[in-house]
Amino acid sequence: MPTALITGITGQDGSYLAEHLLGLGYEVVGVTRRTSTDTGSRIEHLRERITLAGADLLDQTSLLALVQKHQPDEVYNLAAQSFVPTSWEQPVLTGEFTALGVTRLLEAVRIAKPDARFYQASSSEMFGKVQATPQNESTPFYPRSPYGISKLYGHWITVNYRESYGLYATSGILFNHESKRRGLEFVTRKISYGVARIKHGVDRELRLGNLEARRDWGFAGDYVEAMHLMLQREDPKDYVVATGETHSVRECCEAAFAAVGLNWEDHVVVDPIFYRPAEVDLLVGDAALANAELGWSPKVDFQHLVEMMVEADLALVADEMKRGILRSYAASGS
Ligand code: NDP
Ligand code: GDR
Repeated sequence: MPTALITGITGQDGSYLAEHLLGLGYEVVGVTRRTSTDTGSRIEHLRERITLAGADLLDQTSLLALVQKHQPDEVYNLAAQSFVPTSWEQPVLTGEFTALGVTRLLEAVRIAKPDARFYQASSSEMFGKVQATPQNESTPFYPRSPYGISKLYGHWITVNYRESYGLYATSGILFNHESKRRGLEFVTRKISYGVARIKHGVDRELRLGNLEARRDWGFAGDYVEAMHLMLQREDPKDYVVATGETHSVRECCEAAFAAVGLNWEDHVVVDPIFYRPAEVDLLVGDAALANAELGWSPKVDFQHLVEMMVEADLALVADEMKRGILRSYAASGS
C-alpha cells in the first residue's frame, strides 16, 4: 500500500485529495499545524481512515521529522496562505508559507526520502497580467500579488530541485477550482452562500468587488485527480489544469441567483472595499497537454458547478437557521 503525505489536508483540496487517494488504496498521512480551534471540519468524515501528523511549513525541523518518520512514496504540498487579498496585508508571512515553505519541504524530502515523488500546488495566479491567451505551460509569468509572486518562487524552486538533485518534483499549474467546501471568502462560495442567505430571507444584499474579472472555474473534485495522475508518469513534468472556459464574476452571479429564481441585479451591490490593489483581469487555461499525456479532462462544467454549490448552501443555511448558528462574513478584504 503506497503512502501519501498531504500538507494542507484541512483545506478544500486536501480533503478531496485524501478521499481520492483512500479510494485508490493509499495510506494517507495528513499534516496539520497546531491551532487553538479545530480546523478539521472538512476531513471529519475521514478521521478514522487517515493518520494526522503535526508539522508547520514555517518549521524546518518539524518537516524533516515528518518525512523521516512516515517515509512517504508521494508528497503533495497543498499547504499555503492561499487567499490573494491577505497577501497584501501580510506579504512577509505569505512569502514564508507559500514561497519558502516549499523549499523547507523539498529540503526535508531531499534529505530524508529523496526517491519520494513530490507535487507542488502551483497556480494560474502566476500568469497574472496575462502575456498570451489561453495560458499554457509555455506562457510567460507576470504575477500581480504577493501571493502570485510567492507561488512563482514555489514553482521555480520545485523545478530547480528536479534539475539540481534529480528529485521527482512536479508542479501542477491549476486554475481556480471550487466546491461546496471552498472557503467562504473566495468569490464563488461567497456568492453561493450569499444567494442561499438571501433566498432564505436572512440577508437582502450581497456586497462584491470587481464584477468584470474573468476566471476559468472548475470543480475541485476533478482537479485532485489530475494531481495524482501527474505523479504516476515515468518522468516528472509540469502541467496546466483548467477547463478552457472563462466566465466573469457577473456571470457567476447571474447563474447563482437564477438557480433560485432570483435576479442578481436586485441584490448585488458593488463595494470598492473589495477591489484589489492590482487585479488579474482574465484567466483561461489550455489543458491540452494534461489531456493528451495524463488522459485528464474536467467532468463538471461551470453551470453545474454553480448549481451544485448553491444547492449545498441552501441546505447549509437552512440547517444553520434551524440550529441558530448562522455565521457572519469574515472581516474586510473578503
Ligand atoms: P485552502 O486555503 O483551503 O487550504 C490551505 C491549507 O494550508 C489548509 O489546510 C491550511 O491549514 C494549510 N496551511 C496554511 N499555512 C500552513 C502552515 N504554515 N503549515 C501547515 N499548513 C498550513 O486552499 P485550497 O485547498 O483551495 O488550495 C490548496 C493549494 O492549492 C494551496 O497551496 C493553494 O494556494 C493552491 N491553489 C489553489 C487553487 C484553488 O483554486 N483552490 C488554484 C491553484 C492553486 P489550516 O486549516 O490550519 O489553516
Ligand atoms: P482568486 O480567487 O483571487 O482568483 O484566487 P477569488 O475567488 O478570491 O477571486 C476571484 C476574482 O473575483 C473577484 N472578486 C472578488 N473576490 C473575492 N474574494 N471577494 C469578492 O467580494 C469579490 N468580488 C470580486 C476578485 O477581484 C478576483 O478577480 C484563487 C485562490 O484559490 C488562489 O489560492 C488560487 O491560486 C487561485 O484562485 C487560482
